[in-house]
Amino acid sequence: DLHPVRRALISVSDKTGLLDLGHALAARGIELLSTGGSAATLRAAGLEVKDVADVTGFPEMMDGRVKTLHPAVHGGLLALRDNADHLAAMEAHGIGAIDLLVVNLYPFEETVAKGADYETCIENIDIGGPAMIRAAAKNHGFVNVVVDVEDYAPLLAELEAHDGATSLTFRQRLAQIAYARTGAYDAAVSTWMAAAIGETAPRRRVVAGKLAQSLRYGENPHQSASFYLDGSARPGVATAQQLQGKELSYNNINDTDAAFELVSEFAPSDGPACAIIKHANPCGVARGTSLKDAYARAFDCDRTSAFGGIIALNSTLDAATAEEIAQIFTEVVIAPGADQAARDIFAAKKNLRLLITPGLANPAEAALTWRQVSGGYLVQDKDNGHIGLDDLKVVTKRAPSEAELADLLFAWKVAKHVKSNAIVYVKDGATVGVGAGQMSRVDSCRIAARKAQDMAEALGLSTPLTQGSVVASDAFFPFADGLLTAAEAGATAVIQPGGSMRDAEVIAAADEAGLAMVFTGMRHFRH
Ligand code: 93A
Repeated sequence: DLHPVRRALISVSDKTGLLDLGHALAARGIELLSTGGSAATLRAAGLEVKDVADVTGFPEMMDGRVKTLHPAVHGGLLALRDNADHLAAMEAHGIGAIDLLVVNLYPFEETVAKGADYETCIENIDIGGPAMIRAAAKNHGFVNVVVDVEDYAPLLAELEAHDGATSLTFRQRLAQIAYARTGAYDAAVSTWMAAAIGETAPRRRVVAGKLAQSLRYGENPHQSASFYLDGSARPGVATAQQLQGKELSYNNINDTDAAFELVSEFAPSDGPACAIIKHANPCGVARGTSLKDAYARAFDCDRTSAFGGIIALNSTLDAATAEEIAQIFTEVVIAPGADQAARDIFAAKKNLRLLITPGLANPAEAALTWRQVSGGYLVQDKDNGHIGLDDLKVVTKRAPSEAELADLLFAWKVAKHVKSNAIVYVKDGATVGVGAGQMSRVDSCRIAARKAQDMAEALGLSTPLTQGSVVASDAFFPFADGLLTAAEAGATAVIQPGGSMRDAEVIAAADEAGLAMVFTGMRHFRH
């Protein structure tokens, strides 16, 4: 099943590596056909190239919309080389076989990412490219199709290994990648179009991805797993640069994402902030007078859980903070920068993974989230909801003090990133108790308070850190019991969405306990 490559058609928008490829193919005696811009580039480098227009007998026309859409091209790609009828048709119509297709498509995704207008996006939908790619991929019994610049080197290695031919398995692998590319391309067009025409529930949707990493295993060692990029340039774990440490695992990636999304809620202009994550839930989040202080305060929320955690920082990692972090075992640190002294300190910690992002994520950005269920997907807008001071409605006799208000908003931001039922106690810009993922809200209130009590004992404090704290609840209190648990733990103010049938009862209980309470009118379930 080795098949020699004698004739190649090259049509690429991204000219990266084009000349090296052209030279290498020409050196093998492979005849080159090419479209306008690609041909000009190859020719300028002294390569002999035949214009596709000469092969089709038609000029490229309609602003390039029609250049390769012709039987002389598609017949050359699709003809079965071992079929007498196909060979006769080629002969009768003067069609030459094409054994290698190198195409990369009009940069539709990049054009959308740049925020181009509707017409420009439409003009960047490639038609002839995908048509050729799909044809060549179908005929992989004989034809090679390369759609990624990163496959140029493997192609040349394959040709070298087989004296100018390629194997069927090689061509099959290329074909599989080719169909993923055309699929992803049309997925990008369709996704863009849904947004462009304001269609929130299009009748059909597609997802696409590009392999970033084959993972050693999934959530558990008996599960295989891989990590795919969706093509967006969003700062985060997918686009971060890993400076050191072992490969990220499935759970690392999931937790690092949770950590970074959370810390990105805190603008660096409001001061340094740190989030420590375990099992996708925060076990400590804090602002500080310095980054080191923010880390130390986050750590003090739950020192036990922080061990082996994932740390996200909202500003450049400095030496003092790195030194502090290096005191215990941490899986991953992600930050929008790390200065040289900090990098030097971490360099001694071989297992610690350090990820650097090009800035913070934008928590207000519109995006979609996907969740797989058996037989389908749930698609929704990303929770980019934001609450400001003006959105709060004071519902108790006592209004929160200014200090309480600042902590309430802080607690609310954290609660958004805690699995429901979420309860977050905060004091002076640091979490002091987090209750996550319980099936009843009152249990989350109790667990968070008990953890704070445990920490107080560990730190040798006479009163638990929840004393004089504020508390956030990601959804309304259905009964007064959770709120009363928080009051017992020493909370003085409450933030919650409101909207329960028993709001009046809950407000009365808050007044009775001397609590100040505000309603947000917005819920932050996270499951
Ligand atoms: O406008 S098209 O959809 N019509 C075509 O017939 C066609 N054939 C190739 N775009 C077409 N292409 C694309 O042109 C290729 O996919 C490639 O991205 C680009 C290369 O053009 P040039 O060689 O002129 O730079």
